[in-house]
Amino acid sequence: MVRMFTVHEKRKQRELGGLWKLETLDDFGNVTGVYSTVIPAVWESIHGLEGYRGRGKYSAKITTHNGNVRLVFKGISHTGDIYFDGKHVGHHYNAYTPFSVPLPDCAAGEHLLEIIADNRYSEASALHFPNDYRTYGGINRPIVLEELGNAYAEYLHVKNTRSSTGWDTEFVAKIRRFEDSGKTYTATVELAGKTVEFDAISFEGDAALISAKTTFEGVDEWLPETPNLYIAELKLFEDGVLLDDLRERIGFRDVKIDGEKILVNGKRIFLKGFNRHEDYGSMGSAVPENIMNYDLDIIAATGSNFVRTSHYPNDERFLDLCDEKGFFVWEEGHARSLSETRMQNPNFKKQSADCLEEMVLNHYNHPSIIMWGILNECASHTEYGAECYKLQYDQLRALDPSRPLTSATCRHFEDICLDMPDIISVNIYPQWYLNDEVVDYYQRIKEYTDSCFEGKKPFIVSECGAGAIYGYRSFTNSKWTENKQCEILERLITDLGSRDEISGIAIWQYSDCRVDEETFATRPKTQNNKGIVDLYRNPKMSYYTVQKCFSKLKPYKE
Ligand code: ADA
Repeated sequence: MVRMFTVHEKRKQRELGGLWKLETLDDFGNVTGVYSTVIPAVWESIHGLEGYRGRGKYSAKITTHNGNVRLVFKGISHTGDIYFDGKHVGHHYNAYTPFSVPLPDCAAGEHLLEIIADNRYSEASALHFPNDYRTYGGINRPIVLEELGNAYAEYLHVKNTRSSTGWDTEFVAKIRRFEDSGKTYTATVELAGKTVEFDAISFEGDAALISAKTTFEGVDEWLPETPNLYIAELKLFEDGVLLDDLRERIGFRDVKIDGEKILVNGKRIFLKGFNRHEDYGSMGSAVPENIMNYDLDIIAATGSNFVRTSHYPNDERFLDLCDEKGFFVWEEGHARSLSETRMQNPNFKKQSADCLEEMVLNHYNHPSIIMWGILNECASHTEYGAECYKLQYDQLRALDPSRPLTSATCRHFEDICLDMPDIISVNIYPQWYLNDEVVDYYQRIKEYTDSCFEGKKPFIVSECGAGAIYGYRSFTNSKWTENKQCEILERLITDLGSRDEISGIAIWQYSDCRVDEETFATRPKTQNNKGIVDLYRNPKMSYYTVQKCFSKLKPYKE
């Protein structure tokens, strides 16, 4: 399944599955091995390719109707080149954002679809490089084939703002066409029993941006304990006849910042939860749906209400589940620990901007996402770094002024970007990397961050934690034991959770994840072992500790 609800009733679409041929390629394009695989699946889950880094060519025969087609790729890791009947039709960089390839005027019948995925590291890839999580290779998320008429809805964004009587709602949609057919196009949107007409559709080139506004009263709001969802359904008409549709699932909720408070629907929230990587056992980043659901059930059972998608945009199905099950989400652009030198990579700005745009355009409607994050632990302490931070904040504010922005910093006493975000977020590891007492260290950081801007801003501890090897317990209570991890987590949650001025704590991390050997050879088992469950979701003792500590913390503050 591609989403957790039906996105089109009119538009004909199907997910591409079945068995595909995969050929591994050397740097000159010679075939070095032949495999068969289902999709989505990373090639590390194919026997013989468990540690493969390189290029792979996927091929399959697909059938289309006679007319316009669009292929939607939810994720190719990390670079994808698409060939249709031998012709190069698309290129995309970044494993964690979707893209589409229009194929006008296809002949009815069978066609050859080939996808070359590449997960090699080089200067061409500014965001994927050897890191403290693994960049897997291949088709890591679903592929959808759509059969289209001359025009279709590319996106529909719904923004809800609370008013004194109910909700002010704004709809913005983008319509695309294949050719100037001389026909007239109109669109409506249906939501909560109302049908609203969009402005007239006037194309500039092949695209038209349209909008509409209305108000709602008596609708049920979205909050984690009452995650009420509605379908907003756009209908596109050609000369008065229904041509295309797009259904989006939305919630009535807004997010406001008031001094140090984060208000959702006017309530001051307290976030307690986890950082989570998309990584599961031998499946890597192609996490199966039932595991996404399982993860959220485990996270909920610890008393959490919050997930940070460290450090990249997540699979839409996971976000759908967060909407439905009632979690707050911090969704993050793709970046982890880029030094200034890495930020000076000639591809960095463009690849980052593409990633942020694809994240916001595709994930705009998720009520669970209450903030966007950028540039985890990057060079926020240098002039050039600050220029990059500003670019990204400006871009996000233009794309979506409705959500607050943040960035997790580790430049604790030298960050020069803290006047830019709406929410201050710090990653801290007292008792693990540092011997400092939790409260002492926190207070010193808070004093520094407060001195970096006028007035008050909400403050989140976006990472804190300790490592433990699953099953390793010892009377010595030494590092890497499960008992030591429990001791540190209990201290962190208790000391930080009791402070009224803190708006959230996210444990690093939910589950252990694989890391790249190239730079993190010092990590036992080549994993980041700070999970409260292991890579296969077996609970460490800390699962119970976090459950005990989180259950004492209320999800709302006065
Ligand atoms: C950082 C980083 C994480 C992870 C963590 C750790 O804060 O943001 O991705 O690497 O440290 O485990 O050290």
